[in-house]
Amino acid sequence: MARLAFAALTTLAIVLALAPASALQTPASPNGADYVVGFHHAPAARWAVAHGLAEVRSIHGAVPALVVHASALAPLLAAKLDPNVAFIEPNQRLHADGTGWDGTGWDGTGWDGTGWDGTGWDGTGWDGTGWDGTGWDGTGWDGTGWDGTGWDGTGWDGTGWDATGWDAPAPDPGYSQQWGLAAIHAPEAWNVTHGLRAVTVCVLDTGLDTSHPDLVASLWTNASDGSHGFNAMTGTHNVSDEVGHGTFVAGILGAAGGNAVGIIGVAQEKILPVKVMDANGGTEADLATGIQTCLDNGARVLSMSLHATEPSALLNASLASALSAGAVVVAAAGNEGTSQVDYPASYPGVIAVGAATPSAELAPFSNHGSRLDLVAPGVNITSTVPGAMYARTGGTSAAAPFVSGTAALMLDLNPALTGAQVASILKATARDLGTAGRDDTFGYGGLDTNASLMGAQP
Ligand SMILES: [Ca+2]
Repeated sequence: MARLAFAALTTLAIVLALAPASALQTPASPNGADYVVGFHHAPAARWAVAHGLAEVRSIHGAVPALVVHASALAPLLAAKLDPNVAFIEPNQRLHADGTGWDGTGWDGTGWDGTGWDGTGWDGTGWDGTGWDGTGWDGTGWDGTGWDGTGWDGTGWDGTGWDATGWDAPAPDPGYSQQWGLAAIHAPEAWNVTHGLRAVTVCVLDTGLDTSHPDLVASLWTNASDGSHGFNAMTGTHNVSDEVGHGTFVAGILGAAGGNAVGIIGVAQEKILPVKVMDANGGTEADLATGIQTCLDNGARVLSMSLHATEPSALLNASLASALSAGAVVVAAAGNEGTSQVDYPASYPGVIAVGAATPSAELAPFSNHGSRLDLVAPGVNITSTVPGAMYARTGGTSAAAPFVSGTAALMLDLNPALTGAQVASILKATARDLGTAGRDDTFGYGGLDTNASLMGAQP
């Protein structure tokens, strides 16, 4: 059910660069299909036309590449013989990794952030026995609301915060709905830093509602024109989020805390929304362009709650470029419930995040397996949605931004850390779950934001 809105799309399971010519398939439709052609060096002008192909657009990415439209296979086979061509592959589709994103699965639509009453909990998944079994004893959560006794009473007094909005009698009203923050020990981490809006985190997704009252303070702003993001599909600054998925992911990561509105994000940093999907999904060319755009604008964390159908030469180059630039790259493991982590989460060096329940079990829908790195809260997650609203849903899409936000806090505390060091600390400081040591159900374990921040100290 997770990706119905995105699933009924063409996927051509061939990678021309890897397949022998005899194994090539014909384009899927009589009208042809779009392919990505990657080059060793920038191609000559009108390269596509000269090869009997229609140029759709060039890709601003890690390698010179074009999107071309082929109405027959023969020109592609001929083009492959050009020694400047590095690979030809289908311009495959992207899919978002939330559950319920077909427009019918929202739990709690209509919440405007003022009427939190705690009745939305089901009261069954909250047995308090999970996570580390000690700090997570459930006594602070009585099902009727947050009683405040779980706080340490010192770090939460405004001195570590903005000194105005954070010492209010009650924290942001939606906090009582955010079980995941206590699970990852975010409040303890916030005693050290809640983020100083020093780190740019790129959210590669369906866009973002830039007028959402709980996100406006957290947005990256383009110094040259005041815009707040990029649309990698259209080459514009329009990041309007008709799906809601990107707005939801961004709120988990970085909704404004201490503003007495709605919820609290893991990190108070700068969110750079880069739109790579719309209601019809996106393509690998959009994602490659988006990744490059993140790097061009100084993002140190890239958060991807999405997946492609299969590995891609174009995206491999993009991901390698991001990692070598020192970025922390985080991706959702995927929601097929299989032992195969989706791509690009499965790419080496990318932090693959699965979804856990409040009782620290792997969510049934969460992918897992040998490439899983961490799990984070991914069930009954409350966050922002377009129109100044909030909703609750889940998915590995929801889990990944908990990790992205934690990475941002680590880099805020210690900007000298490399992306690889951040990834290493995140894994080393995770709370072991399941079989002792790393396992294929939980990876290195449950995200522990506080422990990761301790490990990141200069
Ligand atoms: Ca808030």
